[in-house]
Amino acid sequence: MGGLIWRCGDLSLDCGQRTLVMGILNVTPDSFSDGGRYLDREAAIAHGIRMVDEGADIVDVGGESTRPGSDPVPAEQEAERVLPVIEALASKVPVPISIDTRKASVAKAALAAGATIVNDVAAGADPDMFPVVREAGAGLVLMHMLGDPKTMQIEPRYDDVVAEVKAFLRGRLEVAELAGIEPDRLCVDPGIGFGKTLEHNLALLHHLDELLELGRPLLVGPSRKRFIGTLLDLPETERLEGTAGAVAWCAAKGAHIVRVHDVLPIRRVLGVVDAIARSDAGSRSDAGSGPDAGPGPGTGTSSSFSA
Ligand code: HH2
Repeated sequence: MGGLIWRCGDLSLDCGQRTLVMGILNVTPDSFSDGGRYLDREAAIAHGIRMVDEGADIVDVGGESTRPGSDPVPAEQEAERVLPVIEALASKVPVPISIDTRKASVAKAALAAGATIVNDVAAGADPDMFPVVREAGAGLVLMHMLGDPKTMQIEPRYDDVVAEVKAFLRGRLEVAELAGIEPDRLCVDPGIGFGKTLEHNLALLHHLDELLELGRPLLVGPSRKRFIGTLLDLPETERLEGTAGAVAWCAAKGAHIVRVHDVLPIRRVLGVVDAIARSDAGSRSDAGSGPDAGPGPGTGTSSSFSA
């Protein structure tokens, strides 16, 4: 799993000790599972603080829904939603804040307001995105999406979804590095639900470990998504257990970061999964490895980053 460091501004996130949690803060009226809940500025700030109290290692602030079929939001409106929230959170929480945006202008303003990570679901499609990230020394998430949110779920097709997503991410890593972004500032994400059928999502999750070969921190965002609803025939409001199952799988497969809405229960799930994943199965006579021996290395709420 290990030892990977993800540099984001002046902070270094240690991705090798335990699975990190990116808490979702959607400052939108229309996000698929929590649209409208945190459009109010004070409610958004309070929720961000609550997620950090619950153990979030990163708070991901977004002002544009990218759910299937959604229309883009003008940059000014997106910035207006997220900037005051980022500014307030940056002075109130000790963890890095990421801006979930496809627009370089929004990313630039968010980085100036205190964010240190850009979570770009379009993987740098905006030609100004890589220069903005490089100049700020920010961390960057490169996510795979087939097409754009408006049309991505209309008959997505791949010959080999795992190979194609991996090749795409490798290509974007190369372009980002050519643009001058240091490799240890880059993180990759297969983009669960972004231009993928149920089968595509399941194949990507099943073969998640193949993406570790890219050599960068691996982020996965299964939270409350449609594939869970399809498998369990449940609405967004009842997908916590399904999300927990997906997160447990991702962590066991070596994902470094999971992007979730429900921070507290997912941190509890990961406390157990990480302990099992990191236990030394080879030393079965080890006196301290019994069921009452307490948490293994890195399973507590210890800080995951250093300045
Ligand atoms: N998923 C969503 C948004 N941003 N970013 C990354 N890196 N990975 C993801 O899987 C991902 C993402 C969609 O989820 P959500 O933010 O809850 O919904 P909406 O786009 O409707 O706001």
